[in-house]
Amino acid sequence: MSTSRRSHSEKEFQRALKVIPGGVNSPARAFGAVGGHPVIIDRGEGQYLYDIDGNRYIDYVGSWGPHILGHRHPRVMASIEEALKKGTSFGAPTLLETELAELVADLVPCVEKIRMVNSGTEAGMSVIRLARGFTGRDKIIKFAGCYHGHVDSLLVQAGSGALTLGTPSSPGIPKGCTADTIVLEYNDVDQIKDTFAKLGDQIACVILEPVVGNMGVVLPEPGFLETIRELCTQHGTVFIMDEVMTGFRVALGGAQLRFGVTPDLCMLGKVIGGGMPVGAYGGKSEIMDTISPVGTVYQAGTLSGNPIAMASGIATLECLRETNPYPQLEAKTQRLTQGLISAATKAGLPHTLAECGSMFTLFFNPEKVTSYAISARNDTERFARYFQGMLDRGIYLPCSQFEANFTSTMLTEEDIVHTIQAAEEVLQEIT
Ligand code: KE4
Repeated sequence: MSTSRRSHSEKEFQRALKVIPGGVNSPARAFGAVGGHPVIIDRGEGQYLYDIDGNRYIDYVGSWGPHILGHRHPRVMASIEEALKKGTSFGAPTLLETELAELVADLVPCVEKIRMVNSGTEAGMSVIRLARGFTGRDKIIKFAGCYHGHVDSLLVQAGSGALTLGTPSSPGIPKGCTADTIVLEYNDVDQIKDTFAKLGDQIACVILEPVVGNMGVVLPEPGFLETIRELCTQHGTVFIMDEVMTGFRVALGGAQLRFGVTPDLCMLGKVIGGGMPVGAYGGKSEIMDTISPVGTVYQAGTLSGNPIAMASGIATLECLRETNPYPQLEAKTQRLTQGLISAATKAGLPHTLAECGSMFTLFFNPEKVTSYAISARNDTERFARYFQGMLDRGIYLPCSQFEANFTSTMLTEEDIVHTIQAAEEVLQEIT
């Protein structure tokens, strides 16, 4: 559809620009890497988004991951409506918080105890402070291209919007905040072994995305996670898996279950809230009991464990546990990705595709993307043309080459056929 079919969005976006920086409440939505203006969404239903011009899109963003069950799942909506009858927030314990915590502890291998917060970023800042407080050490290891939220000490060569914005390390972060942050190359086993050989007993934690979503989807090479697990155990370093994106997505128990490597702590977000604002961090009781009020590492939050958000998360996770949609969802995703690969091959375009469960990225890059250095060579200009062509055909993709696409249980064979046909047309156009 031509941009005139999105004229209402364009007008309303100009209005937003007057009162919101960049017209968005998160730069990842700004279309900065793909040109044009964001589509203003009116509503979501199942696998579809509808914009304020009345256009329908097949949604492969799913609010950047939460909507594995699709928008407005009846069970999730009913649970939210039920909770709303009792009020919205009390700043006091509720049964719903215990129920969600028990559910997560039952599903996620490393979780013995968990603390709810309101975003993945809040989980990231808290889990770093906890690891440093528990070990008494300051140094942390992260990996280039991994994004753990806009945490001062972690916003160094971060992925996601930071990559797209081309400002890997944001202004406004004092040098002291990142002086103890060691940035290594994802999947480089020798480098992490060398780093531990030199600094092992000074390292508070290693934090990573067990399957990266924020440089596009990048899988751990065989042995990478296992090596980090061994080194952390050997040196008394806390192993943290950031499962904000992979949690309840690549398996019901997350990447730690799928790959059989159990961290000491993990971060959770997105699916855990079913679209409502929930972040969390959890793991071994011995470490989690260092957090206030039991221990002395401080962390707090007015709306943490908000009952409406808890109700949404409980319904989402219970539905996933009872229906186990993962095998079928994975098969659907593979049906789609095979179609995209054959479309790109037919068009003679250099490409690779990485997928895990129901998340994937079609890279405009002839190389298999295993690290940030390789992802940085993606043809982002060609991606921008692909994005716009798909948008015009009613396909809503993440607006950056450095993001993951997500499928939902609501996706149909008809949607998949439509998406592949659109890709065949667009990829021919952009050769
Ligand atoms: P939030 O603070 O956005 O809830 O979570 C931060 C975060 C932490 N860890 C991982 C692995 C993440 O993917 C994220 C957030 N992901 C981005 C998109 N890749 C959210 C979109 C946005 O920033 O608007």
